[in-house]
Amino acid sequence: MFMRIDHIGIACNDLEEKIALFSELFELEVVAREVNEEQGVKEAMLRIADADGGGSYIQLLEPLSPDSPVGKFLAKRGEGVHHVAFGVPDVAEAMSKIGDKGVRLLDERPRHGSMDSKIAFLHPKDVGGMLTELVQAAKS
Ligand code: MC0
Repeated sequence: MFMRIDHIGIACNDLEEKIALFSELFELEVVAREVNEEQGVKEAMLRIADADGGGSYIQLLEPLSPDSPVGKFLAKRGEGVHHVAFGVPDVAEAMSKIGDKGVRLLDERPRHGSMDSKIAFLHPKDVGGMLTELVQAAKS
């Protein structure tokens, strides 16, 4: 069902500082930036690769407030990998298939994600401790 890894989301305290770090270390380019109020984040996408079904990225996430998902994560665990996002052709179909397997969906319907994608999250406790995001890229 999964086509690819769409992105790895990394929680950080200072977005600009981590953009500078990742750009410098890995020579990655920032291809999108957004404030996503619904998710409580300010984020940037750094492109790793392009592919027909959608690219792959490092996503840097700074919380908009301490009580947002990323704010709580930072307080509890500190900076680091926050989630892994799998690219799927149809996010609603993937939600339905995975929900039928007993995995708790954290979203009842697809939500707006980076670069006009449609996204949905799966509970980390049902996926081996990994917060998992399903992403339908805008162009797929
Ligand atoms: C919490 N837990 C995690 C985790 N966050 N485990 C792995 N990775 C994470 N990121 C664990 C906690 O340690 C805890 O385990 C258990 O899950 C429940 O966590 P909690 O602290 O009791 O509950 P909350 O209130 O922090 O909620 C956690 C939950 C929430 C994952 C349900 O953060 C959520 O709904 N996330 C989905 C939305 C999201 O993360 N949005 C930000 C990215 P223990 O063992 O201690 O009980 S938005 C994004 O990425 C968009 C912009 C995009 O891609 O386009």
